[in-house]
Amino acid sequence: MSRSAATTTLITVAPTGAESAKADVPQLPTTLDELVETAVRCERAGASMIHLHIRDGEHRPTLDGGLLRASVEAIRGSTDLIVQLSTGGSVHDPLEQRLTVLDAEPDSCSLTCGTTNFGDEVFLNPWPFMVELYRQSIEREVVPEFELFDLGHVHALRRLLAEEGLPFGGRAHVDLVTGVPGGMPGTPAALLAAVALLPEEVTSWSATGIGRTHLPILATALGAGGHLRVGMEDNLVFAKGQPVRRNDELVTRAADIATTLQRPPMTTTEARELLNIKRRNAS
Ligand code: KMH
Ligand code: ZN
Repeated sequence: MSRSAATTTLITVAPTGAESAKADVPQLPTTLDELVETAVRCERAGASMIHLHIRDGEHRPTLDGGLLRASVEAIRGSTDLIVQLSTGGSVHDPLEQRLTVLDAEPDSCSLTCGTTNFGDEVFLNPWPFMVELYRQSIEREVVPEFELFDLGHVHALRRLLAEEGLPFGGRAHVDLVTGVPGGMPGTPAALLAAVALLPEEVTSWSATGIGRTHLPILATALGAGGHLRVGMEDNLVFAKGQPVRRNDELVTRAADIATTLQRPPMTTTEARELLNIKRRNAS
């Protein structure tokens, strides 16, 4: 299957991330109730996928298997969003534990195609880890989203697809993450260079701009036929002097801009078809 021109927009919301502290950002959704409420609001606003990091009782990032499973089930029980679990976790999570995320049976999982400097830290994704995670995602029928933070990651994805074949479901969806200090910059030129180098197996791509790069990247992605990821994982400022109060504000703005550009938000059903997501029953 090849990439066809997008007439609608897949909007992914990344509501929490692993980097911001609840003490600094009290409006960050960190409890299960807050996550479910966020998911419901964001679906209503036009999101069709949620990229999920979870927190423990003290609002610290965790990869606890029971909490992950409970979060997947709760969001599945309240929305039709595609539930994508982060396998990136926080920069402090061990690789072995990051592989256990798939035990929670998400619809999708992130799969970052290389190591990157991440501010003052290192986000580790060695080749053998990528391959192992990819093989497990195929075995468990989970659709990966390839997260590419740098041009080198685009090349690593090419190698992964050439050596290991297509993902479960036969589609290859990418998110180009720009503007991380240490990765490719959040500029139209960098984004378009990465898009130009995507392997032909890639059937759809979205883009993320961290911090103040989120709007130029959003506009560039829409203009170039890409999809969008927004949310408080990536950006905490709605406009100058105006913090983001809720994730759905970002989804609503993205949906409005996409609609103005004649690329209205996809329904969850359309997004499931685009990524060929396996139907799993809500419990
Ligand atoms: N929190 C970052 C270290 C992912 O979710 O897969 C990694 C990250 C990517 O957010
Ligand atoms: Zn993430």
